Amino acid sequence: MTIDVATGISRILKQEGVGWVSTFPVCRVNNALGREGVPMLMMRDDRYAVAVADAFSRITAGSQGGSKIGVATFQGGVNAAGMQYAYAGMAQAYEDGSPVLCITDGVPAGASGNSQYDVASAMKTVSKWFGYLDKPERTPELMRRAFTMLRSGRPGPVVLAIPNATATYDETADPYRPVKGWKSAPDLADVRAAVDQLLQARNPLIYAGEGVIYAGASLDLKALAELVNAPVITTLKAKGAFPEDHPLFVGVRGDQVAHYLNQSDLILAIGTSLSPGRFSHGIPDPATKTIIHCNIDELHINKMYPTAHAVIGDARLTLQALCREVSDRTSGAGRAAGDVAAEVRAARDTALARYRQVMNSDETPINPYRVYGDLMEVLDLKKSFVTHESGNTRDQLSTVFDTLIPRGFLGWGNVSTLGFSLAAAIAAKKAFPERASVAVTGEAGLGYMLGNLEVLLREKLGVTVVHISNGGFAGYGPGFWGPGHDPFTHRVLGPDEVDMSKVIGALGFHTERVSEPAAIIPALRRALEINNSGRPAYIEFICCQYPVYGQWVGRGE
Ligand SMILES: Cc1ncc(C[n+]2csc(CCOP(=O)(O)OP(=O)(O)O)c2C)c(N)n1
Ligand SMILES: [Mg+2]
Repeated sequence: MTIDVATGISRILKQEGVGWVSTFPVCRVNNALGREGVPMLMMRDDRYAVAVADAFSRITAGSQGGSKIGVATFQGGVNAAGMQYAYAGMAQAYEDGSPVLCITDGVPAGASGNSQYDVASAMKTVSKWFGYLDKPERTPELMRRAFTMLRSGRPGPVVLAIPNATATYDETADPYRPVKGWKSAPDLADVRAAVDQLLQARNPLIYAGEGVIYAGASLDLKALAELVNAPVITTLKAKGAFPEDHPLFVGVRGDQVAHYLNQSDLILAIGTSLSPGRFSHGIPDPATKTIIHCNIDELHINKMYPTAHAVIGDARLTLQALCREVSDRTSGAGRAAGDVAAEVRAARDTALARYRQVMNSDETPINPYRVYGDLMEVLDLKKSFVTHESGNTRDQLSTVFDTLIPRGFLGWGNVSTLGFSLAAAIAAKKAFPERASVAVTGEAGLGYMLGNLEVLLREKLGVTVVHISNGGFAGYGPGFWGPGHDPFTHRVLGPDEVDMSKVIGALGFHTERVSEPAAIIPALRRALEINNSGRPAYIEFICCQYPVYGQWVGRGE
């Protein structure tokens, strides 16, 4: 049967289990999505269209319901206005390694002189793979290739550019079958070498990255940690890969994490690039440590730090192989427990004491940690989703928020593009409608979101936005950038000048403005209750600026 490319793509998306597509108009493939019964979630700008799909891939990764691929469409071709704006979302997806599928109009043959901006070269800098559909018959081939890239190997965004969505081809000539996605298992000799070192180490530390979540390997990580009785830290993006109420969990950042990174003689890194960016640890004194680097491919091996042993393969298969090898060597007994759990507990108690204290603070303006502590009390941490913004909310929440299930919290941002939290909270609501979904933001993140708040009302998405309202960019206070810069890029109109709860209330959100600590819990409860009926909520907590949080270590600053 002869169909057009847009129809072919829509049908293939359905075959691949794509339940909806986020978009900002206009992309010609959209013409067939409605007809073929693939609902569109229209965001209010192209960057958010990408960010919601990106977050959907991240949040469903490795979940019990199965990993899902988020798909976004936006304007491209000769009038690539949408793409130019979507670039910000794509750059972040690429930086963070998120498997999102982006579909856009391609520049038709003969039209490459019509604009300055070069679609193909721009997209290639922010994608794992860029496909250009130069012949309608190639639709199944390119879609097959796209889903192979999205489901296999190191995750990253894939872009398809469609220059002529109304061109036709014979659907029966190359029938489409869904792509499974393939994994690689590690070389057993490498596993043995790693375990040799691991069992000799005095103070091994497991450093888990987001690859563990993509591989759906949280239980395997727990099994290995328990078998070798090693303390565990995770990266920001892997926060929740290991249950944070577990006796072997050290933290994501802070003095206790610094202590373990410093004292370890062996670091077993799994599913992480181990490349210290702005929001991650470096390895202190790397020459004195044995670094075993388990990764899905070679890209990060021997990058920045010398790798003593690499184990290349899928994180889950690698963890399982390590467990089997340790078990065989120790007749199932593993490494002796020693005092590891008690030491971890003591290190956490000491490091977290200062935060636990302010979590109970009655001061006004409210201390932001009091909001986080109360949020943890109100939420069912096994049935909820929380994410942070760029700024102090990231730094503070990643220091103290207890994440009990994978993606109960989404840490994001090797570089952190302000405004992503709203996209993440929307995606979480789409992925797990029965879970509470909360985005915690400052004023800068809120500024990026404002245009997109209408989507939550239109789509009846019961999400709560928690605003730590402190009248400025708390992390950038006077002195932060050095003299001369202050205070011009720090202060904005704050709660004394603007009542954001009225502004957002006028849109139709349930809103509250809270300045008393005792009112935090009741306000959060009301918001979450109202969310259950599909109405979004915005709560403005009048807070102090409190740029205090756990450190990153080993970055040589
Ligand atoms: C797109 C983008 N531009 C610039 C930045 C740099 N940046 C990071 S945090 C921040 C300000 C955060 O202030 P606010 O939202 O008020 O949060 P607070 O730290 O006060 O809680 C800025 C400008 C960024 N992360 N993303
Ligand atoms: Mg602020």
